[in-house]
Amino acid sequence: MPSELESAMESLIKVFHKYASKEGQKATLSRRELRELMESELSNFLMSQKDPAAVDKIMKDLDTNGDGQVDFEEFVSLVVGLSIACEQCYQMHMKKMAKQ
Ligand SMILES: [Ca+2]
Repeated sequence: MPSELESAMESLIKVFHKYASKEGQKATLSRRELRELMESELSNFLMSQKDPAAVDKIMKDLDTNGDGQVDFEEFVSLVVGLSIACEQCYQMHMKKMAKQ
């Protein structure tokens, strides 16, 4: 039985490949695949994705090697960035709860 963290890592890999394999190169996300992934899998965390320019901006930020595709390593940096932001919210929430 995989642990909670191991399951989370497996989910990351599965979600990435579910979208990456849709079209073109099978092991990287195109702009359209990235948009689909963000809309379906990150809709609660990325409210601003209704702005079509937001996907372009995120794509540009993620595509560190500049090949117009987001590979797994580049994708993970998005997840890490979002996780850090969420963890800060979580800490603030816990502090608020402690005061009550
Ligand atoms: Ca890339």
